[in-house]
Amino acid sequence: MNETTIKVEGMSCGGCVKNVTGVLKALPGVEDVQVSLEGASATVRHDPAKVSVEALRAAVEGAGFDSPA
Ligand code: 9UX
Repeated sequence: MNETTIKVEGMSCGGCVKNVTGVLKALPGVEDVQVSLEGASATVRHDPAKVSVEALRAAVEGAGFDSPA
């Protein structure tokens, strides 16, 4: 299990935090998600064999936010 912090830009309110949390938690291999509005980031505990950091970022982008490397 890996703990990775990725950037999540473009969140404006708690609803955005919930949405980002939901899309990340829906991915197979994701164990826990903590999203920070103030920090514009998400810390994700995940199994790197099942879900890569790139896949985490792609899911955030798919939800309409920016996740630059
Ligand atoms: Mo808040 Mo975020 O009304 O997409 S949910 S700005």
